Amino acid sequence: MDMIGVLVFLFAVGSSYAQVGNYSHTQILGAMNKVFDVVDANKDGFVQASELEESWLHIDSNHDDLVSEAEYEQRGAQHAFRGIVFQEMDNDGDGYVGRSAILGEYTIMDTNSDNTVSRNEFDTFYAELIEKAVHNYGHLLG
Ligand SMILES: [Ca+2]
Ligand SMILES: [Ca+2]
Ligand SMILES: [Ca+2]
Repeated sequence: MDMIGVLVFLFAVGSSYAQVGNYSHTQILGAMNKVFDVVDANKDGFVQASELEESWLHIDSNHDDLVSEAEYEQRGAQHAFRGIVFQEMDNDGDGYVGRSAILGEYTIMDTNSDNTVSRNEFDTFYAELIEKAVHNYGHLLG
């Protein structure tokens, strides 16, 4: 990300995500960094669709095309919000997140439709996901 991008991003985060419930912007950024670091396997600063697919295959350790909460807890990025992010992604509350729920997010994350997800696009998406998770399930956090 170039310097202008960083500034624009920090400004956006500063105004929208300064505080979410009892959680600071720093805690949320820390969680996003962990997730991005895991997903961006080739470290080029972008999430390719193939990297999202690889992450999915890694987390779905029994390869049943569903990620259970246990798999997510065990193999997902280890950040403070992961339990409630799982709840947020598990729309129907059956305890599993389907493959399409993750891979379908790629086109949503790619807001400028250039077929790659930049750090900025990823952060916007993930910050919103955490914000929703805290709003809906924050009471489950200790
Ligand atoms: Ca990458
Ligand atoms: Ca599974
Ligand atoms: Ca993009």
